[in-house]
Amino acid sequence: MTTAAAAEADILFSPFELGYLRLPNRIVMAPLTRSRATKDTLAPNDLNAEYYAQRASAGLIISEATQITQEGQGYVWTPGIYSEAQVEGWRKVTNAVHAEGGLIFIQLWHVGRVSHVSLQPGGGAPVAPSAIPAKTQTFLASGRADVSTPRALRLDEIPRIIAEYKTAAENAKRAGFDGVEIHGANGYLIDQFLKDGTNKRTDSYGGPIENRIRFALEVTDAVLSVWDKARVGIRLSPVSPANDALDSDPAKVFFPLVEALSRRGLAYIHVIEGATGGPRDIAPFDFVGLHKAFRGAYIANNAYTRELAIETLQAGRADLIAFGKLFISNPDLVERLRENAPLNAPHLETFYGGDALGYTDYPALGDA
Ligand code: 8OZ
Repeated sequence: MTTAAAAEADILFSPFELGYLRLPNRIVMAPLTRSRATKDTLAPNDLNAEYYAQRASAGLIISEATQITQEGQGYVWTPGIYSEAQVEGWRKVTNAVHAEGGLIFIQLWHVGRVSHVSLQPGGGAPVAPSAIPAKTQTFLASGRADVSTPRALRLDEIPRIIAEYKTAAENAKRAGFDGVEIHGANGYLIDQFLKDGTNKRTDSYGGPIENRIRFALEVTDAVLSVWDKARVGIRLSPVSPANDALDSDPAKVFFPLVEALSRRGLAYIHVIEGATGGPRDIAPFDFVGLHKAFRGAYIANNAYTRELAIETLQAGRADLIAFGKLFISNPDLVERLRENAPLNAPHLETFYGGDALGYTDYPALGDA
């Protein structure tokens, strides 16, 4: 690499103050569902701890999406943060990451309607703002399956779910995390409330924008009652069609939401630009404007390459860049980006479920 090319890349490896956490570089490990929790308890285990510790050179790790309750689970073998066994399991993970000098936030998740009766308490229907089935699939022990038709949440159930987010945030603190990311993206429960394709409520949680953003803000306030605002972020996907959650005019929802989050002093917004795992240009949206509307940090995500990451940071369009699939296949992604070294390709067939194969066995530079 020429000296000029190396200097250009320096911005990726410059430290960043996120709240009062000092991130050693601008490279974030995106939350990645891997479906390898211990099967009977849904608690993280030693293999999960090894996987995260291998990736501890990231400026910040966001954990895989972690359900706050059994009702919040939508896929087989994803970890939870509602039992003592799960808190103990996550403590192994946070200890392992901290021992390698890393930082890790937990991503708190409720899938809403993106679930299956076989995963739900008592085999009941998944819950959602409105009883509209999602045209999407989930993974069960038996393989892929269509999601089940949900039932609409009663108004008097919503405080119970908010309280469960608070308990999960408390559990995350006991498990030794450095902070919390609220999963507000990809067509799960919070996103279902935000978007008018999935929220047809006529009460105080549906209809006008201030009603549709209410659930997201109440979840945020519950988490902020447990954690310092400097340690709380949220992930959003304004234009992503993931899991069949669509809005007729996303700017009208996401700008007021982000302004309200900004007033609360949240540490960051983590924005999936475009279709999750797909094209960045699926629909027009002013992501630069969204960044400007927020006082805290902006983490950009979706199909970033080394080149696009450097260009985006240099232009001031983001503070941090989250990489997903490349962190699956490159435990030392930070080192590889620094050296502009070749990257291992990720293998889709081992993304979800299974063991060490395709999980902890991707080689680092210099491995034999
Ligand atoms: C892939 C498979 C299962 C879940 C997301 C939590 O999209 C997920 C997820 C991704 O946010």
